[in-house]
Amino acid sequence: MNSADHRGNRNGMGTVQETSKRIGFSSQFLNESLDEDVQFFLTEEGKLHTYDDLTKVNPVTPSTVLKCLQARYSAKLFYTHAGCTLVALNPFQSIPYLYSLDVMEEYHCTPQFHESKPHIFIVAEEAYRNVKGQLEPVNQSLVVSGESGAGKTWSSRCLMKYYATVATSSSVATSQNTVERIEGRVLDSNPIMEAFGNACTLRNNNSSRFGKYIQLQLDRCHLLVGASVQTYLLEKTRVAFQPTGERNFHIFYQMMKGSSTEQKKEWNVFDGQSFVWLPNANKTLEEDCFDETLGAMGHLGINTEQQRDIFRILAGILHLGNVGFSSPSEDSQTCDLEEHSKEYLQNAAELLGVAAEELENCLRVRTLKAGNQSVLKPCSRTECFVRRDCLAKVIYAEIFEWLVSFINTSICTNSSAWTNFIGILDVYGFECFQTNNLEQLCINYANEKLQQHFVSHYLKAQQEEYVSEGLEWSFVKYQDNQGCLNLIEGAPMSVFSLLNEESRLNRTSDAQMFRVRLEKELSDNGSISWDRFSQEPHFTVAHYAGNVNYQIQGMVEKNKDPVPQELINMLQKSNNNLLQKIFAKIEEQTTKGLNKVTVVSKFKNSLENLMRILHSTTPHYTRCIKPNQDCKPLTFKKEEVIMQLEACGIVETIHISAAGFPIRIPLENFILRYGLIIKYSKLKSAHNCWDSGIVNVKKHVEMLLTVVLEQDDSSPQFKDGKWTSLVHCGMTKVFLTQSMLDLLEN
Ligand code: AOV
Ligand code: MG
Repeated sequence: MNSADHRGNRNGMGTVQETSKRIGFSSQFLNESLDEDVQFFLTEEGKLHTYDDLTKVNPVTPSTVLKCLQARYSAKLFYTHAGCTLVALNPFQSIPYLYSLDVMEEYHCTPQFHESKPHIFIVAEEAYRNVKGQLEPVNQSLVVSGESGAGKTWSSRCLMKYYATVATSSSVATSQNTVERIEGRVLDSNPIMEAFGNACTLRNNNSSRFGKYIQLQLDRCHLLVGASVQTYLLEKTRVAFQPTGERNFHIFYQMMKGSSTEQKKEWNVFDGQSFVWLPNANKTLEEDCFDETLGAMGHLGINTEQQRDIFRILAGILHLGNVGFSSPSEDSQTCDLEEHSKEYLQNAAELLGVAAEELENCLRVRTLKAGNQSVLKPCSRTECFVRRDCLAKVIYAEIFEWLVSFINTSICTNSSAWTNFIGILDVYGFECFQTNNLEQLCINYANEKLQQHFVSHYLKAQQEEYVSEGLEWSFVKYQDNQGCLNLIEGAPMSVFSLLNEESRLNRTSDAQMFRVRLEKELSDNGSISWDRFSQEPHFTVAHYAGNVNYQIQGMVEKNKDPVPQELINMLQKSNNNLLQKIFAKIEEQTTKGLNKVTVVSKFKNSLENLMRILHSTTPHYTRCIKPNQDCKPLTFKKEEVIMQLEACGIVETIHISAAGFPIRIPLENFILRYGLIIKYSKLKSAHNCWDSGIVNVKKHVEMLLTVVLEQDDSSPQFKDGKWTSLVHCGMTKVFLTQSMLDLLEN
């Protein structure tokens, strides 16, 4: 791919006009009517209300919600409830007092923690108390979503720190060491994975280039005893190609900036040397912290020998990036190494532990198998570069995998030692650049899947349940993204199925032909479109968060992701222990034919597994919002915020939450837990009801609620004689508001 034609600096959600068209209001709205409804919620002093829950805003419209968030942002209130979800505005500024141990303690120890100021720790504590389970403990998932740079990774780190702090026992002296070790190790997984899996992009200086779901394992006493991490599709192309203005993975810069003179000598690196695969090295980032990465690696048990192997391999990759090829001369058919490249190739070979001659041959000559015979075929100049890049990518991706599995062995506890888990999901955020390819398609597809989980769990299922349980309910309409998902992954025809079909054909793919095929098969789906006059074959997908143009050139090859066998064979003989060991395993996979799975099929499967886990847990959603595209501290751009709010369906969520009951308890469980309240009630009719036994559970529950609300006659809802806004007894479940649950618990 030519870097000049690659991404430009464009905001992540399409242009204002583009997106506002999609979400159904004119750009005039953005300019003029944002203030229209604001008068409805001014305080007596004429100031804006900074409601801590957007369900209190009245009326709920995009502009009132926006105004409320803006008022809160100005007041440095970065978290706001939106009914069942939490909105987290990125301050782009360190606010240490917000995350101190005291604050954690406060949320953890307050019985009515829901009434405390909105905070990410409320979400954490709620999940934790759910696991402790008043009724039946269930696993929990904390899903953090939002566009690139919105604050997902930051929030996930806060959540992990919270559990590493509160879910520990300080009283059990003997286990103190183990406990401390495990919390520390769980937290240490972060700097390692971020060093190897995050990079500076145009959107975010610390952008996650992989998805992560970490399950914190809790024992019977609800103490953190271990964790396991699942990662999703690392953007490995970045090793060999960095879009203009972006960087390679942090670890390479950390090595260059933080290593000792001896290490540099070992890696054949000297000051002033420039590596092609290390652009923007003069940029200084907080993330360039080699010591922290090394410290974490040490704590997790990656020994110095293994560390040495890893960094030699990475240095080898950097040298490989400086290897270039010239077109074949007339008398030889093979491409020669460019003159300056010879030394780099030597260095790369030495650091990767392979013979220089073999490395050179592997890059320049292809081995074709014809029956039992092998035929050698010189590669074109382009093919040489492709093979070089492929070598770097496969090595890097395998090192990353190795690290993740090492982390897992170090932090995962025996399955008999834990009973429940709290999962934290942090994936790459929605992306839209000038040029987007398979990487962005996968990233945006992952975000569509999460949005669908949210839509189906909150917006659809909750409302359907109200209706089936006999509650009076007027249905709130919402944007369903099923059509877009059908387009990307559906059967029988979808972008993925056609990509796979094309990838299986043993031919060089023609982008223009593939575009025609897509158009022929998919034009019935309203989520795809084309600009037929465009020079570059592409297609446009209308994602829930905006339109994205995907370039077709190179997509099929990326989906096939072929790794020449010669390269694998060479790496299997490496005298770098780690490399040799990692690639020895690849052979087994190849013989089983596993490497034939395409990139999108593998990704789709891993996401489907993730969705199955999410569906089996109680989810908690945090919506991170990026208040401005320039990552400037305390700057709130209305147009940018409103597009993100619209995209994730916040107004609909507020409507449903405001009128709804977030807590549902099966009738029998409800009686089990709260039945005694009737027994000890002063109401005579209640006693009769109790004595008659549970004949009619529903009646029983209704009696119980009457008793409780009678006792709490301060409740304004009760004074009106109406308590249906606090609680509703359905056919099989009791539906409650949080305040009603607190009342019962009291
Ligand atoms: P992301 O995870 O959502 O993007 P991050 O969590 O990396 O975004 O946040 C981007 C940057 O915003 C961080 O590096 C911090 O500088 C800043 N930030 C975020 N949240 C806070 C906070 N609560 N307090 C202070 N600073 C914050 V991506 O991974 O690109 O989708 O793929
Ligand atoms: Mg991130």
